[in-house]
Amino acid sequence: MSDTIFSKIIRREIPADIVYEDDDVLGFRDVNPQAPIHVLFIPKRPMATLNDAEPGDATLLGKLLLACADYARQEGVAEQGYRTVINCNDDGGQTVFHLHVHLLAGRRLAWPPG
Ligand code: D5M
Repeated sequence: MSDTIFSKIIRREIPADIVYEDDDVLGFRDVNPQAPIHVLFIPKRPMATLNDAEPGDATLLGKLLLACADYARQEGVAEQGYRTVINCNDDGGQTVFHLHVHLLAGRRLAWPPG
């Protein structure tokens, strides 16, 4: 896949407000937050969309979600609630083609999303 702005964040070539990191996952604040807490969790090994995930990526995908839950607990919003979102391709509203999970919290979120 082609390089994206998120690969540049992983390589520390552009700044980001990084709030979570382990060997496989990076979490940083969304530059255009849609909620008081809006963090993006990305695999360090890039894949463009969820469509590119294979059975061998199951552990990595699980790590992304566990990182969201851990961070929500750390921020003290786990009990009140939060939302995780993966946008995929055009109809899903994806704009950066490096798989990412949005963690949104800190306000009452409407459903269904627009
Ligand atoms: O979400 C892509 C998200 O990525 C969108 O909410 C803005 C965010 N974004 C874009 N560039 C940056 C940088 N440089 N830092 C932090 N956040 C960024 P999507 O699901 O693809 O629509």
